[in-house]
Amino acid sequence: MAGVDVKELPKIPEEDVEALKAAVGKGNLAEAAVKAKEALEMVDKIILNIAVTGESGSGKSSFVNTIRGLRDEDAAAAETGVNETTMKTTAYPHPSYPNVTVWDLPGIGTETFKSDTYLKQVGFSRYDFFIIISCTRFKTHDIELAQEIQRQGKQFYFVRSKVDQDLTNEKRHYDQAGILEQSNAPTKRSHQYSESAVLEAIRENCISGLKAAKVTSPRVFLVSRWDLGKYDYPKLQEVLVDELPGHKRHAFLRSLSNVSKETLEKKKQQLQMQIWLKSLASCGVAAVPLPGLSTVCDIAILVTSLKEYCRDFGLNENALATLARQANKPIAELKAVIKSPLSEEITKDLVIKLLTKYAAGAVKYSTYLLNVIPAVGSVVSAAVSLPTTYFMLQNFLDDAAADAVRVLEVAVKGDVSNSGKQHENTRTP
Ligand SMILES: Nc1nc2c(ncn2[C@@H]2O[C@H](COP(=O)(O)OP(=O)(O)O)[C@@H](O)[C@H]2O)c(=O)[nH]1
Ligand SMILES: [Mg+2]
Repeated sequence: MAGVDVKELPKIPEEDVEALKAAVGKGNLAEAAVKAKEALEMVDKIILNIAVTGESGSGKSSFVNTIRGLRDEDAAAAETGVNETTMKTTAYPHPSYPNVTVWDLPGIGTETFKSDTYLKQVGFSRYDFFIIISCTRFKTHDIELAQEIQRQGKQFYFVRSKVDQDLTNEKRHYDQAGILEQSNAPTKRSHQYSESAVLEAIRENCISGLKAAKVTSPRVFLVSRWDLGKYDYPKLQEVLVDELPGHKRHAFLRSLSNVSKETLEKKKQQLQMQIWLKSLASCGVAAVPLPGLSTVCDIAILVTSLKEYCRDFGLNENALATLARQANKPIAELKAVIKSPLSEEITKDLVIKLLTKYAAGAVKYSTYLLNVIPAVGSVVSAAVSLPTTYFMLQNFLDDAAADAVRVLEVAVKGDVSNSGKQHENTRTP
């Protein structure tokens, strides 16, 4: 390895070296850079359509808004409310990821409901998967619809909404200490209030209804629009990501709300896999030498990449303001734990500063890289530029992901079972 002891250098994961080798192959670097850029742009072109359906009043439009990170009051939000009935299929693109669209479908459940006709009317073929929402047990038409979706070869997920209301209602039978109020009437309620027992009972009730209607291995996700980080919403996100075909997974994952550490970790892993592609793309035709550095790169690609990391991890003013509102905490409290720059602070100058920081370390890799991937040598400067950009992106990604975890921790701190009254307070009057 021409005098370089790779063990002494900061580690580049084996998979990443393999990914770079695969990207460059035996071809030349300029070609590989073009391919890398195309591969990255492909991700933004992947279209995902999510259908949200269920009875009127079940919480469809609210769910459409929440998964797009919007409040009902926001201009781009779907209309919600007890008297609001959607009669037509409406597309709601995700505000930050316009390739992901959530569709608010007309309410189902009229006397004359026919699942196959309904699916035709709402444009069945468009959707990648269906969310069927109910705020009670699932009814016959929900189940018929699910069976028709399955018959036509697509996935559906049952979501049981408004569980916060169920918990609040149940709690009314207990005193401050969570002890069942004295009553002479016979009751099945346990002596001590238990949130998990109430949730389990709701789940069981839904599942037994679905089983009775011959739905095989039914899964039901319990959610509250007022607290996506609680109950089954994080699990739902995970399952949706896992069950999507590979090429759609990344596009969808990026659009997900950062409600759990698992989601953040998944996002980080996905982005990690693209770092070489981004480094390679930045060595393409638009690459220019940076004064004072032996690095040649396309700064614009790097600026975009860092901004994308910030967007994916919610590290921009807008996302933080939304989170602060949802968590009922001052935005300054969230910002206090952020160590890396926010999206708004990312400029060409900042990127050059960061590259300078990693350039010296990266030089050590050049000989190593030339040996492992000879094609890199076809553009001599790339042997230094690639590891420089790689380490810069890598470190920024690590920092941004760590910031996002800390922000999430602050947002949920003190949020012990705030499923009841506190939600009414966080809601806008
Ligand atoms: N407490 C609570 N209320 C909800 C939840 N989801 C929806 N709602 C309320 O239920 C009402 C009907 O919701 P909407 O989304 O308009 O239902 P749609 O007719 O199915 O689109 C609205 O007042 C919502 O705020 C939830 O998870 N918890
Ligand atoms: Mg609606």
